[in-house]
Amino acid sequence: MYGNDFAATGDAGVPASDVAATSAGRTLLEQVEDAERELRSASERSVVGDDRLQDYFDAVINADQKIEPRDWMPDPYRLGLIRQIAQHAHSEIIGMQPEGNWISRAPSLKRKAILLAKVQDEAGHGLYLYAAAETLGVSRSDLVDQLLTGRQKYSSIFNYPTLTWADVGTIGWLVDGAAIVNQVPLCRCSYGPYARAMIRICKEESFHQRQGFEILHTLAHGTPAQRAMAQDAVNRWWYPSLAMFGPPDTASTHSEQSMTWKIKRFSNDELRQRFVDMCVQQATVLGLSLPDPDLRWNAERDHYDFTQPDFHELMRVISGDGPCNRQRLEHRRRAHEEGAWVREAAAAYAAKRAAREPAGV
Ligand code: FAQ
Repeated sequence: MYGNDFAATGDAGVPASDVAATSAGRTLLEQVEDAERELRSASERSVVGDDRLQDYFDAVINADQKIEPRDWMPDPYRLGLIRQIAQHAHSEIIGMQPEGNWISRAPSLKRKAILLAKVQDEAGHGLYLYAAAETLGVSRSDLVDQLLTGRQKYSSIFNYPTLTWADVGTIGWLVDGAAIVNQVPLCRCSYGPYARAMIRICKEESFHQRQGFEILHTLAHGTPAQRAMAQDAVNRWWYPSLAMFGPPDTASTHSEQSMTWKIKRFSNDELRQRFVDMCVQQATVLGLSLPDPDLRWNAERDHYDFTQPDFHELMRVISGDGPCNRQRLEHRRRAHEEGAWVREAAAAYAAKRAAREPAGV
């Protein structure tokens, strides 16, 4: 899906350079594999650095090597990573709700099984990410508490409702599509545990995007009513998906520092552009249109021109005033309370085992 399903010559007169999911001719999945190779070789090398902690940290970052939990790191680096990884983990967990809403209403047993697997994958992503954040010295229960009390954010996109089955396809195509465009570069993030978690997550997101694309393709080639339902869902999710990449670069508070530390590799606007360029071609294959009358190829820029999302709306949604913010948090709080007995049982079992096993085993 990320370029590898489409000929490099592009479609409908789109130049090869516009197969936007690519960077230097590599598809997104190939970029994940490149990052995985880099990670393995990084673990075999050591950086010759000064003994002084900050100098060593800088040398590791400059050499494109990985900072590991045992390494010294400046506090703002640690706190910035906790902020981003925790928000990412919360997004995966809250992100189960809009699609979970359709598990009992999926149109066939096969669709239900696929959707169940996808939603479970999102839970797994949340868990890898909480585990990565814990390596930075925070506890998972503290992070969960920050989500439930509204002190940490989750992605704006999950505050929009899923009105029809076509929304499930559109979330797969556009939301997972945006997530993966944003996350493939994170496979090369300077913090080892986050980069490693992202490799596996991106491979799984690849399946998610395919299943969404396939649902939409089926609907778009079905009855006129199914086609209209698919188009309506794309119309509603397009701008919120563009907003997922965050505020414009001029208003992004963290980008510059994150890019210096090689946590982020590309700016919000660069990734948003990459996503638009990728989607135009895929929408053509689907036979659906994107709801932007000003979307057109700009040969000078070698990119599509497009209408930006409403960033005031993004800020409103981020600050808690989106269509489903209250419902999403209430649901998560209830699920957390109802799961208390599972946590207690698991803790009691772990304590019992620890008491049985001799120390040091
Ligand atoms: N929603 O200075 P920047 C998924 C906040 S996972 C909410 O540009 P940064 C899988 C930002 O936190 C989707 N808040 O921030 C899935 C900051 O606030 P703070 C999640 C947003 O960190 C698919 C402030 O605005 N992905 O979809 C948003 O440099 C389907 C200023 O912004 C990740 O988390 C937003 N859209 O860049 C699951 C990826 N945008 O913290 C189920 C990792 C910005 O100062 C179904 N994260 N803010 O209070 C990132 O790449 C970055 O954190 C960005 C934001 C790009 C999200």
